[in-house]
Amino acid sequence: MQYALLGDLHSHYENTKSVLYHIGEIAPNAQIIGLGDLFECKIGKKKAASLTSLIPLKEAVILQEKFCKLLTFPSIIGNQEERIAHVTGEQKFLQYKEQVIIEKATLLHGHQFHWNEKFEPRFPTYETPLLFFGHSHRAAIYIEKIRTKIDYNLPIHVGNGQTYEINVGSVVESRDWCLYDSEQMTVTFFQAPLHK
Ligand SMILES: [Mn+2]
Repeated sequence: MQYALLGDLHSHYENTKSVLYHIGEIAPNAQIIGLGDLFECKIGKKKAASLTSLIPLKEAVILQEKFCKLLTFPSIIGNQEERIAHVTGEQKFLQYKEQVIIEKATLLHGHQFHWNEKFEPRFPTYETPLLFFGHSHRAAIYIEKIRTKIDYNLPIHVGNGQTYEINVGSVVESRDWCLYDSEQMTVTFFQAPLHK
């Protein structure tokens, strides 16, 4: 089965539309799953922590109807959704799961583990050989926890018993997405062209 994984959309309509269009061209039968930070919270971390009353949704989130209509796929929760729920009290932003396990792979948003001062992740151990995540907006693949250069459009074989952590990059900054083929056991990074 094929999975198209995208994360860190941050309410960016044009880029999300472009990535979904590209997925439709490259892997029309893939199951699409979001890796969190679908929405952009306009309230920063510090301000959110010191709030004494709830903020109206309009002031707290970039929320366009045309963007919401693109969100027809399941997603896991990101730090943006958690903060939006915290500052607005809107529980619907907490509807997403913290983690999803698909064939040989765990999916989550990277805010669930520790990041160092260089914004590099320190991975806990997972039960699956593959981990797909977002958060830092930097597409990357780690083989046995060592960061390795990526090439776009070239399938990487991930079925050889090693562990792989895969940062799918971001939609908002670079229209990144990742194709995981669980039969071929390959992962391919893509960058969608802008589709108007
Ligand atoms: Mn994030």
